[in-house]
Amino acid sequence: SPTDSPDLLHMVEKTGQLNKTKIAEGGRKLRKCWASSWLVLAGNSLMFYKDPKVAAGWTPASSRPESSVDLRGARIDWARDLSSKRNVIHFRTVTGNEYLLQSGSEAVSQDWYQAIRGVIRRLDQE
Ligand code: I3P
Repeated sequence: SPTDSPDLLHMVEKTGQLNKTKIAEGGRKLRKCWASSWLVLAGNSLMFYKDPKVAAGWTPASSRPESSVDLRGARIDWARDLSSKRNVIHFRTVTGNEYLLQSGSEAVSQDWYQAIRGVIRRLDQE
């Protein structure tokens, strides 16, 4: 878990606010429930927090996320038929958990897409 991993202190790649909904759990479809979430991309993980973590000196080890996903072996693509919203990222973990991430800003969504894809590709090569 993040709190057990001091290495994460030095590995935060990106943070920011996005709209998020989980759409599947272990391959089983879930009802959408869009909500704003604070995302922290660090190490192998994408972590979701209810509130922004912007205090000086904050690190992923400082507080437990609401939820966290392991990006090893994950797949990412643009959600085309999965939402009526714009700029929607879709990703799926190896365990069959699926999420949508969305921003009103195309640039913000693009940056997150590239960042998450970069981590997945790095993990694929390990
Ligand atoms: C859902 C809600 C979601 C919408 C979803 C609806 O209704 O409006 O915002 O997803 O569409 O079912 P409810 O609040 O009653 O659960 P998008 O905004 O991503 O389109 P969907 O069922 O077509 O996925």
